[in-house]
Amino acid sequence: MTAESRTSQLRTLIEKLYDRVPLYRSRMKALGVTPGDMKSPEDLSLFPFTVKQDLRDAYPYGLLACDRTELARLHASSGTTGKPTVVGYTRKDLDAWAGAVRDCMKTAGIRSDDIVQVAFGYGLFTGGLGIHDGAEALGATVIPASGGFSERQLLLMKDLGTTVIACTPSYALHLADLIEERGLKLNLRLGIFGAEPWSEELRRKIERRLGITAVDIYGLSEVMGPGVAIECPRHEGLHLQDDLFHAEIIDPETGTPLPEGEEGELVLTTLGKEGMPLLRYRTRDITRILPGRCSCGREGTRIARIRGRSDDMLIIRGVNVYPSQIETALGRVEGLSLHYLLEVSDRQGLKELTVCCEAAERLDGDGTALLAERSRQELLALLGVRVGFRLVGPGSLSRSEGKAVRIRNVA
Ligand code: DLL
Repeated sequence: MTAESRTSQLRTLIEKLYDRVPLYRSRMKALGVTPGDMKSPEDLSLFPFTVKQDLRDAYPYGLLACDRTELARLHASSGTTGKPTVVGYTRKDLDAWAGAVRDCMKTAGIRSDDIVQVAFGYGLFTGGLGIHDGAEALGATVIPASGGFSERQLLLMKDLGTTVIACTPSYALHLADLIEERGLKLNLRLGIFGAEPWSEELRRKIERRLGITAVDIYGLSEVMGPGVAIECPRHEGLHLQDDLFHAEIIDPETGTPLPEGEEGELVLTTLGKEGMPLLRYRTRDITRILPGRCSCGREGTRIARIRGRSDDMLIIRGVNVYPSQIETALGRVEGLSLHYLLEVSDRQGLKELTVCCEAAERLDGDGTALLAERSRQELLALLGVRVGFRLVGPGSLSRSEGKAVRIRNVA
């Protein structure tokens, strides 16, 4: 992609938003910029950001760039508080999305002769239908299993000969437990996992236990759904769908664009969307743009795996801690299962963290004390700050069927 063609794509988008979306016009006016100021990709930083609150304020249709009657589908993401955020897609948007997921699947190594079991939830969440449409567009055989009902998942996998499973990594770990417990022999060869942060250690566990290649797929409903970026089997970062998105990395505190290679917040601008195009959407996801080229030979932008959401970052005695780092530390301790929960309490304005993790097997008193001590040491070594640790027995933490809830606030 040349700088000229990228500039022209961005200018077309900005013109459309200026003409059709009052919020963007008033923001541009307030900043004293017009679409004509978009003369090179760097000029994008002159233009306003969009944040999640803008979608809430515009609920439900305020950010549409087309007439409501042109929408073919609506998705929504459940807000933790109050109203969900709604995203509208025209027919063309849905086709582009299916094409993006199809291309992601090809990059992951999925073929038209694969049997793809979609164990992401179907409904307002974009995971189920998004992966489904892409797998169909690829010409694969699709099993729309949706999330949960694990016994049925196993039955479908076994009887129908599923070769590819798509779900959250935390659910994949749960399925791996069940498959091992029952000694099932399956045809699985590949998994595409995403919708939540996960570590290399969890990837290795899933790959080893299920005997598959596990790839990371990224996306968010605000800009589309799954299919924004995906790994190839080389596991050297996620290939971004450059024809549909323009990526920037900014300093989450100041909003200033960061140079290539530096870690910060991912900001996405949609290209070519009709229903609800977004300009400089602040994802809150922490990653970096990787320099150089993947050994698979593909050109284009690559991002590192998402470290976590800036909202989920904990500050423990001055040290920034992401749940994914904790997962990395736990994954290095032989004998832990990677089913874990972070209990956060507030002591006079200071956050205290206790990591609860299941042992992989039942242990006696000495075994428990030893494993807990090893876990504490690994956490201290990786995080650089001492945190509480509690070892719990196998199966004692609740399992997630979709996005795992990792943080619990306790009094
Ligand atoms: O989770 C879309 C999706 C479905 C992606 C299925 C991948 C697979 P939302 O519910 O809007 O959409 O949540 C988006 O989830 O901003 C990230 O914080 C997180 N997320 C998604 N994929 C990944 C990933 C879907 N691969 C939010 N790694 C995003 C880390 C992820 N975090």
